[in-house]
Amino acid sequence: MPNVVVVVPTYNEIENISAIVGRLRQAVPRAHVLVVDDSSPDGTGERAEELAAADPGITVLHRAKKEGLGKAYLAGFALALERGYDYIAEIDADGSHDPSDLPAMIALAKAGNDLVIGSRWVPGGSVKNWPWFRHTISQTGNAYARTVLHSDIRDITAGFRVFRASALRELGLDGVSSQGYCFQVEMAWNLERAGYRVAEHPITFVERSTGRSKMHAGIVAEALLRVTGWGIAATLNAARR
Ligand SMILES: Nc1nc2c(ncn2[C@@H]2O[C@H](COP(=O)(O)OP(=O)(O)OP(=O)(O)O)[C@@H](O)[C@H]2O)c(=O)[nH]1
Ligand SMILES: [Mg+2]
Repeated sequence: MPNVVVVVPTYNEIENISAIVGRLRQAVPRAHVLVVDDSSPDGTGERAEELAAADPGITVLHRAKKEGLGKAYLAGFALALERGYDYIAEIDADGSHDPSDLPAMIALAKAGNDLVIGSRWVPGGSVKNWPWFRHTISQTGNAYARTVLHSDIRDITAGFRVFRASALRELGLDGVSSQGYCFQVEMAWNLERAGYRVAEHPITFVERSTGRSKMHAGIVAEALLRVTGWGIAATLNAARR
């Protein structure tokens, strides 16, 4: 039984699913792949099933409807924990994250880090092919979250990660409520403030070249509102103590 599983959330990624799964199987052959598809109308789930039929290292979790990235990951994590993996990784299906970074990230987790983030905003990290406004949203959002949440994490919204499964199990997933990309902030901050070890590994993020982004204003608004709320709650709690 390999001790690493890579969870790949998908919604309408028919042009990308075969490539990302193939690259993962090559880069980390001992790791299992768990695709979590929200009944993509473009047939991504069926394509993933075909890949799984030909390779016992791949499984597909089908969810009835699209409920956002957070819900998809929580369902994937629950299954991964049930199956007893020691390390649970996250990666986007659209090719923005390079699976060949995973061995170094897994090594950092094995060295004692509870969460390893593939980071665009630490020295050595970068982004390719982003328009200026995406840079601005990501960098401003990260700076805001870092300030409001008193976090040391440079890329707290990143979706390329390796978690130590025991940390997720201890922390519990029941209270996690974010739907969109704010899920990434919530998970990282929960671990960081509970005293778990978080490390960042520099990566080059490449904007997707095929398929459509699921990013929209509602996702940014959710993150802004929630991060602000968490920050205020944490400040009030600290003042009461
Ligand atoms: N299962 C599931 N996957 C989702 C959902 N929303 C996004 N995803 C997947 O999450 C990953 C990241 O989504 P993207 O649309 O690439 O979002 P992004 O990387 O922030 O935005 P871009 O940089 O514009 O691509 C991709 O693999 C998506 O298919 C969802 O509601 N359900
Ligand atoms: Mg993307």
